[in-house]
Amino acid sequence: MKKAISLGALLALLTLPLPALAGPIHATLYKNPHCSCCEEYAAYLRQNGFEVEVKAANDLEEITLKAGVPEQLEGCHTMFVDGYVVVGHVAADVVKKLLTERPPIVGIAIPGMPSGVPGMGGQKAGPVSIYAVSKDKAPTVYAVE
Ligand SMILES: [Cu+2]
Repeated sequence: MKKAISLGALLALLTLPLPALAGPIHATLYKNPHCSCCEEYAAYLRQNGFEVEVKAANDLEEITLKAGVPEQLEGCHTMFVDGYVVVGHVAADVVKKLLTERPPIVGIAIPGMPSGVPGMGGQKAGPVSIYAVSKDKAPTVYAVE
């Protein structure tokens, strides 16, 4: 990921109304109590401008289903952020894109725990799809990381 911010991007940040990105982004992350990669993911988000409250949940599957995410898209953690649900190890940039674009969807998800994504060790086997979760529609690809 690019660490330096270009002058153009900085000016865009200063001149565009982006309330979601103005301060720390508050998020609540429910995690499988037996999983440690969720903590790694929360730490990664904190380094990228998020304020994350982590809650261990024995009923994670129920929470996720109730949030409108189908079983096949479940991961080891489910995060609630600014009206959206984010499941799995989604890159901070993609979460910010979601909060900026604000599409009419329930949220976004990376099912399972693919290696090489933020908070997970190892090498990526290939591009990882991030799915858009909608109420009555089949999941579509929202972004690829
Ligand atoms: Cu995990």
